[in-house]
Amino acid sequence: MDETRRGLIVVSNRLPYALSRDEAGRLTLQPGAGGLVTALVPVLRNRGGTWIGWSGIESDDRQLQAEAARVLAGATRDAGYQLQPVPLSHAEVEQYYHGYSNETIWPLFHDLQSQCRFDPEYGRAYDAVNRRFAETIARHARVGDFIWVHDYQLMLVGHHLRELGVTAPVVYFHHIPFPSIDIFLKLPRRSYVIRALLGYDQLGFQTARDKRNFLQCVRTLVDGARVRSQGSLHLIRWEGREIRVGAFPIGIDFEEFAGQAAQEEVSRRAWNIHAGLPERQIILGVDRLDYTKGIPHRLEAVRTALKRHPELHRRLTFVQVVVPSRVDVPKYARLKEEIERLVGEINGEFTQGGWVPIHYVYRALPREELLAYYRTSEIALITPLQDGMNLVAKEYCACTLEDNSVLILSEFAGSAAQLHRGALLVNPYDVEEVADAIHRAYMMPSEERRARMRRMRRVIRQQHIFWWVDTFMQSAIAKDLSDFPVLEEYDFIPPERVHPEEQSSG
Ligand code: ADQ
Repeated sequence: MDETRRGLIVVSNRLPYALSRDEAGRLTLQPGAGGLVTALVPVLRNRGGTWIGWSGIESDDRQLQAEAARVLAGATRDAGYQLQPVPLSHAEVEQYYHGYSNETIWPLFHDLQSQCRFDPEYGRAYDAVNRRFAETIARHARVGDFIWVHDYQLMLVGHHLRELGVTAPVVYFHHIPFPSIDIFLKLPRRSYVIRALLGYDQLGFQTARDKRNFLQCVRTLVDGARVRSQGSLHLIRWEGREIRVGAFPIGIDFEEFAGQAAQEEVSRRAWNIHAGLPERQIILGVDRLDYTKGIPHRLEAVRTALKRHPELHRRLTFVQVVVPSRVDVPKYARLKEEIERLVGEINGEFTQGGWVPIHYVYRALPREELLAYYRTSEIALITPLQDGMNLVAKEYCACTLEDNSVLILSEFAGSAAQLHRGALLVNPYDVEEVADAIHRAYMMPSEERRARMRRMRRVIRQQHIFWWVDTFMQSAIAKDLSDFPVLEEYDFIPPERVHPEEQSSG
C-alpha cells in the first residue's frame, strides 16, 4: 500500500458516467448528472479520489470489458479523479442487479412484498458481486483512504472488505427506506444481511424512522450487539468494534436549481406552458416509472377530486410526467399500460369543450423543460407509496420562485420529515383524502401558500447537498461526538393527530 496518497473512494452500483455505442460502433461516454455526482465530484477532486462502480456494459467478452476500461481511463484524465470499473457478466447483471437488487430488496424495502421475488440464486449472485466490488476496492485502497459505499445494491461490501483485511474506515449511505422489523424478517438470510451491514463503520439513513427500523433489526437479530445513543447518533458495540448510525437527509443543490429556474430560457418555456392553459392552475406529478411512486392511486385521486368537486372542472389541469424506466421488465410494462388506461378513462369521462383534465408526458424531459414545469405549476402532487427521500419534492420547492405554490406530499416520502411544516401531507392510499387535499390546495389563499412554501424553502436551502456530504463525513471522522450537530429527529405523526392550526404554524 502506498502511504503517501490519502483520498476518498466512492463506491456505487453505477459509475457517474454512462457507456454506450455510437453509430460507428465505438464505445462513448456520457457524464452522469444528478445530485450525488454534483456533490461528490468536488470532494473527489480536492482529496484526490476514485469512483468505483459498474460501467453499464454487461458482457462476458473480456475484450469488450478491456475496451470499456480503456475508455474510462481516458475519461479519468479529464474528470480529475480515477474511474475504476467493476466488470459484470450478463448473468450477474440479471441476478445481482435485476434480480436481488430490483426484484427482492427494492420492493421489500418499499413495503411492497407482493412485488417481491425471492430466489436463492439471486442471493448468491448478489453476495458474489458484492465480493467482487470489495476486491476491486481492496486493490485500489491506500492507507488512510476513506471508503464511502452507496445504496442497497452494495449492502454486503463492508463485510467483504473486513474479510479481505481492509482496515480503512468504510462508511455506507442507504438511499431507500429501511423497512420495519416485521417486513425485514421476511428476507431470506436476514441475519447474514444485517450482520454484514455491521461491517461498515458508519451507516447513514434518510430519516429517523429508517434509522430506528434498522436499530430494531440489529437488536432483534444480532446477538451481543449493544446499542446506545450519543447526541443525534446511535452507537452499536459489536465484536469489539463500534459502529455509528445516523439519519442524514439527502439534499439538493438549492442555489443551482433556483438560479436555473430564474434563467430566461426556463422563464420563456414556463410562460409558454401556462399560455397554453389559460385561467387554469396546473397540478404536476413527476416520477420515474415505478410501482413505488403510486401513480395509479394518484390518478384515482384526481378522478375522485373531479367527481367530488365539480368546481375544479376547467379550472385545473393535471400534468403527469413519467420518465421511462426498466421498461423491458414485464411488471413495469404492465404499470405503464395501467397508467395509460387510467389517463384515457378519466379524460374520456371529464373532457369538455377544449379542457382535457390530464396531460400525460411519457419521456425524460430536457432539464429546462422540467424546471419550467416546476416553476410554472401552482401545485405539485407527489404521492409515493414509499420513498427514501424524493428529490422531486425538494426540486419543485427550489424552483417555485414566487413562493405561491402548494406541495401535496405523501407522508411516506422521506422528505415529509423535513417538509411537514409546509406541505399538505397525505396518505397516498386514501384517494378521498388526496382528492380533498387537491381541492384545498386549489382554494388555498396566496398568503398561506407563501408562508408554507417559505418554510419549506428555508429547510431545503439550509440542508442542501453539500451540507449533507459535510455532515455525513464529519460525523464519520469526528472524535468528540457530543460536539456533533443534533439534527431534527422528526417522527411522522398522522395528520388527524395534529390540530390543523398546529400543522400550519411555524
Ligand atoms: P430515485 O428514486 O431515482 O433515487 P428521486 O429522489 O425520486 O430519486 O429523484 C429522481 C431524479 O430524477 C430527480 O433528481 C429528478 O430531477 C430527475 N427527474 C425526474 N423527472 C425527470 C425528467 N422528466 N427528466 C429528467 N430528469 C428527471 C433514490 C431513492 C430516492 C432518493 C434518491 C436520493 O429512491 O428516494 O431520494 O435516491 O437519495
